[in-house]
Amino acid sequence: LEKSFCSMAVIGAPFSQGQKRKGVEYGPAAIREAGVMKRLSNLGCGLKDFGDLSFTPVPKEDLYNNLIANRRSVGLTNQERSEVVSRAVSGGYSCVTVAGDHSLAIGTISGHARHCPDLIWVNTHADINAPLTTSSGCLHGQPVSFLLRELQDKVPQLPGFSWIKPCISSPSLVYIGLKEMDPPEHFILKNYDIQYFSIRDIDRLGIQKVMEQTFNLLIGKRQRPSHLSFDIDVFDPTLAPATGTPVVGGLSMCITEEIHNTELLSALDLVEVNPQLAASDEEAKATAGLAVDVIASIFGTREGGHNVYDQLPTPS
Ligand code: 6HN
Repeated sequence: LEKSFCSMAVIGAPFSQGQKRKGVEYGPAAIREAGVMKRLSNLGCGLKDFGDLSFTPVPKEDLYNNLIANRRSVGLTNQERSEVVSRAVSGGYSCVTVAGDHSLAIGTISGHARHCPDLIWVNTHADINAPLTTSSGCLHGQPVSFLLRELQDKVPQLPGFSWIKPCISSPSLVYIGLKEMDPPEHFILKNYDIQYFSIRDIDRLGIQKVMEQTFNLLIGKRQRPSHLSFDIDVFDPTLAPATGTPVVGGLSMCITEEIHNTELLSALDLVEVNPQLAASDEEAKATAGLAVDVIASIFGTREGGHNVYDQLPTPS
């Protein structure tokens, strides 16, 4: 067994209030149905299933700035799930959170934070709008803004968010796969020296070069854990149609092997699988199946798991 991945915790986070489309709360169930536990156990890892977390309901909330909905609910949910992730990582587990919308990354990254991870954000979107720059009002487009230390003088205190301690600095953050940025997000990435590779950069340079540069930037000579926040919409919508904000163009699966090879990943979020947005059952299953492929090949390899096969049968 490879030491770093041999104990894994799986946490389901069927949460959808960071955005407006119904159905993303069924993402964890779809990923479970597509066989995530079996695929992980085939890798030979010890597995602990934390089940699907339930959420403390927050009574009807008013809008912040006439725009942002569910802030107490998103804040409280993330606080609760940060505790679970923190417990899992402290217990020596590599932690996989299947969600749910991407606002959940506030909690998973905060929970992982005491281990000082680097953050790799693989996504179509930068999700770094601040509450004062968002035009959609959706908190799943904003999680990174609450976590990035350098941005805190631009982020107002929202009810339900006071527990958050910004824990990522811009040199510890790399984006991979961006296809679409809002103008304020582009401003933030440029002005705060945040490294990113768009889909176009990946097409031009190749994923191997991009990952080499990513790990040179992040790791250099340091060996410290990384947190991967992976939105299924980074794939082309022909491969992952069941998601809320699809954009044409897509990443290759090779990224998972490059990340696997570093052996530094200690937590992964897999988010934004929305089975209800599929045009058919096949589309829903294909998207959930791809999510399982991503998870399994990040912690294993596409060529096979960690179980050693060392003898071929001989015909008698
Ligand atoms: N996601 N930039 C847009 C927004 O609403 O702020 C889109 C965000 C999409 C977020 O898919 O997790």
